[in-house]
Amino acid sequence: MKFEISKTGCDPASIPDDGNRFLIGNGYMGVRGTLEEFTKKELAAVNLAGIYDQADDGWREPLNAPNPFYTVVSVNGGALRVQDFPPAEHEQRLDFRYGLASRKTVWNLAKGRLTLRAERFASMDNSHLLGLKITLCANADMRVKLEAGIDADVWDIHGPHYSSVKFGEKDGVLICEAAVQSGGTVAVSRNFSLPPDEFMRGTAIYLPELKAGVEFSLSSVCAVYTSKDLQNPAEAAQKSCAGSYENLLKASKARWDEIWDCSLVEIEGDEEAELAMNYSLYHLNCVAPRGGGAVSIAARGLSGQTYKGAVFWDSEIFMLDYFLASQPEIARSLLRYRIETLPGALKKAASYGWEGAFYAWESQEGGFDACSDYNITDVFTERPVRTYFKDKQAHISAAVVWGIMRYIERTGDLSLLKEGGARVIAECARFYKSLLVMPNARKRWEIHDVVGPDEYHERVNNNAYTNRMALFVFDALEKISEILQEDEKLERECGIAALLEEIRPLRENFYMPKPGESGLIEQFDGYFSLEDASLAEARSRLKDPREYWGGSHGVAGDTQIIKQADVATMLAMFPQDYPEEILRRNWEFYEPRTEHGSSLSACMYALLACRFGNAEAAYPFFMKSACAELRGGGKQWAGLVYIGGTHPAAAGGAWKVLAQGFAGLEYSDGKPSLRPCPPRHWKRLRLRFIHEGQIMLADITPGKAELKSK
Ligand code: IFM
Repeated sequence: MKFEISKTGCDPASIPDDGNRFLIGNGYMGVRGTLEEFTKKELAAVNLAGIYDQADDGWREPLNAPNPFYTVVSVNGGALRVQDFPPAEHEQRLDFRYGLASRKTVWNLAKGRLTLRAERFASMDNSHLLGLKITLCANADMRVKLEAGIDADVWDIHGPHYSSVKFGEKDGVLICEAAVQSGGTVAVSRNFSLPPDEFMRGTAIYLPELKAGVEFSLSSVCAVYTSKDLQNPAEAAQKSCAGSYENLLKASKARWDEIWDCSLVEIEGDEEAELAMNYSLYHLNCVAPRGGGAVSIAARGLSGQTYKGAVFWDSEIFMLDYFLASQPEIARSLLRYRIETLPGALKKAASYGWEGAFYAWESQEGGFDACSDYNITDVFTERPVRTYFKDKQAHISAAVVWGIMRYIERTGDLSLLKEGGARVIAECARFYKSLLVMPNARKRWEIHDVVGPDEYHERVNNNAYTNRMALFVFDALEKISEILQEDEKLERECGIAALLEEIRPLRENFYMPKPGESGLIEQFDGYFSLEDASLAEARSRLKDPREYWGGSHGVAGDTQIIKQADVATMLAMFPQDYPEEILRRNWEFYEPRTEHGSSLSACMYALLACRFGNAEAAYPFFMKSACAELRGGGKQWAGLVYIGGTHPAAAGGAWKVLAQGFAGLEYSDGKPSLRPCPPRHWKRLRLRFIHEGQIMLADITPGKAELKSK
């Protein structure tokens, strides 16, 4: 089985995508797959999870820590940076079984050839630690200079976030302490396997005389702590980087072995899909919180400050299922994050005059909604464009309820309900109840003025997805009321019985858009009357490739072109609502009208195609999701706003397609079963997942599907 990706040559245009492809991470931090000599110009970043700062009136965004991998080699005063001094050979690799990224670069110099090798990893065993090993070897004797420091001039989108930076050195360890504008500190240390020739201005300097063919190696163990972790991060950073690189790597590998034990996917007959799927799981594990806290995953993982490092519905609807099936404690952390951020959701609902809990569309610490009223910048006028993501994507609260219900169903662990989950569900139900309106002409309850998953059409009425999710929340309230029958106190505290009394008659008369004669479900009221322009036609109307398609001025706004799976997402999530024929007809209608302008789109079309038994139609969309990083080239801009980075939701979505679609893994009364629908060219699919604490193996070959414990 192949667990490696690689690339040769250095092309400046691919630096942003390579930074994502070769990323290493451990849930606490992500280190972009840039080279040791790279700086903020090449988007080098050590991105930290869950710690934010707002500089002046810029967007509040997560912090990038000073970069302890910063290392430059020079010969005769000339710095060997690939960007300034093109190498004769260059390759980058990632062994994603163990999260070990490496590079080999060869420069032709006047005195001979110099080869620089480096390998790096983020410890899966101790999430504060990183390891880096640099090896130099020349084919002729030469004196080199190696400067190994901590680069505190970090890449920021809306920075600077540090008001001051202090460098020091204690017992041979380099320490950098950066004071965050809004308070607190980030401390980074770097310890070396060899004492340097000297320390100079926060940099360790080595002046080895290389002998032809003899390697010079230097390894570093680096630590990152913040004042969110403990009181004295600098001391913790200094003390914790004392161990050896080799031991750290060994312990980290052992943790990766445990992860693969319950996650590995084997696909005979399709090496490309097998590699892409496992590589997607690698990325999910790089960003998964492992400390048992109340933490979720940002939409761009730990690849930078894009999307303000905020948590979206991506976590519950796209990523959660993989964690539930492999490491339920991580799924629990994601949901505890929503429980802890309930106060923010209550406040947000109240600020719009709604009842209950309206979760942040772009959630940061404490449930703060980082989504700005003007989330796009117009390419022509450079003026901010009013968007309604924050105010109107009401489906976000239902995603939270979906996640909690899924957790309970899969794990049978009700403690989450008692620890605040029941309250969240009740408050979300209260929110949807307060959204209901009864228009004079129609004697039924409806939901108006929302934005569905398709963000290009704003402020629409009766978005089918949103209405279906509201129904789901009302039904979830019924279910938890049954579950909590024994726990009268909790039942009373959440006011569930009284709330149900109010909701039941409304639910009876709630409008859910249904398939018309053609079998099609209208995405929202009036959607079918919009211009039926083709995607090519809409695209030809763009005057700038970075132009925003949505809103009142975008090329999609007055047409049936949609940004991402919307009705398709609803049908993929609730396939039992309709016969397969309806699922198929809606797929065939909506897919050609979908721009797939979000990386969340393809997996839902793939899953839906499996739901009506067409794995061949699903396959290219599955591959698109699973290869989001490998193929790169995803959207980098929304208007003038940079949106590049990794795509954990696409990775999680690919796993959903594989498990729930191709393997057809479903649960009835808590028991797993298989209803496989694999692509024709797959000879065998073996999928691992956790059930009742045991690792299970789904083994699917043509005409045969077996479920056994591993
Ligand atoms: O959550 C998504 C949204 O659906 C489309 N824009 C990007 C967000 C983050 O991935």
